[in-house]
Amino acid sequence: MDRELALEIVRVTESAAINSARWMGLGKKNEADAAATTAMRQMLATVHMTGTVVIGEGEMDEAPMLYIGEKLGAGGPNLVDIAVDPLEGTNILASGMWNALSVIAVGPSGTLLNAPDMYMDKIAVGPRCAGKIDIDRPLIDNLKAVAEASSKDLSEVLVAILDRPRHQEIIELIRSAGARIKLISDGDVAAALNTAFEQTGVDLLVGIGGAPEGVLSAAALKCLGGEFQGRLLPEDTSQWERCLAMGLTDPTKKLTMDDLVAGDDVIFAATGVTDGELLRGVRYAGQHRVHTHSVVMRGKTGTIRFVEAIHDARQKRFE
Ligand code: VTB
Repeated sequence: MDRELALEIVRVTESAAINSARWMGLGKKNEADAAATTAMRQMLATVHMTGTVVIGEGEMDEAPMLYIGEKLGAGGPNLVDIAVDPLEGTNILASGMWNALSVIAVGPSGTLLNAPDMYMDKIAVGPRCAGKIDIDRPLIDNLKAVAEASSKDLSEVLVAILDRPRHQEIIELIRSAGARIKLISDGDVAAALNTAFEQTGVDLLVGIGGAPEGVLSAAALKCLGGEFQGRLLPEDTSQWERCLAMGLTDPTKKLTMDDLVAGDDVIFAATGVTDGELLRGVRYAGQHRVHTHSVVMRGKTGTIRFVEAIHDARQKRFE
């Protein structure tokens, strides 16, 4: 893939963030998501690639746009898979809380796992702890491994986990192990990203979230030299069959980073919609100026760029 693609795709998340941030706190998550999706789709049409959506806003019959299988891009020799979450954390934005992001990952055709929309058990860590964790091991062992690799006492380790009743047991486990917890209302892609940046304070992400978000998180951590492991959790026969149809002969096997994102030629971009530990949200500076804060990275070279941009809002309206 051309390296210029990285700079082209950050425009895509910037536009989606700008278009959806107008809905911050308005309690209308579907409208916010639609605004992000519309902008993302229009900008993707200008990117120099021949792309297919492998992770999107749903199947063709349930999503009007950015559906799985949708062909996107301005054409050209970059044949790519595209994974998108135009607004990761629709509820967060609707209530004006932390860590709503616009997210995209792009890899050469056939490299991104076409993860069905089901739950996935996840564990994610930053570069310090890469190679030290294993989703198959008891959680306490992973906590100890993270503490050791980070030269921290277990009581200093901070674990991010979605605040859901299904996590009650592991929350108790983490507490009794003596580690600290950051409960998040939504947005486990942001939490996975945070593990790779010390300034966020987050050491690891564990627990069950969406599988599509798992592939996006794996793409980010691949660029960052961190580690992500997952396990799909099909809940009924139709989900099980979806897995088989995707070519996963053993749907509940451990998914390594290479299973989720093959090779290292992957590009990931995220723009903050609301403020988070890593990225600031969209700011309206007055006089039609809009500020965005993004991160864009390439797995092949390991370059991580933070992009602060000032836009003219009149040029960034997507209907
Ligand atoms: C997570 C989180 C997302 O879905 O994947 C979560 O990262 C999992 O689903 O922001 P439940 O809400 O059913 O627990 C989101 O919250 C929304 O896509």
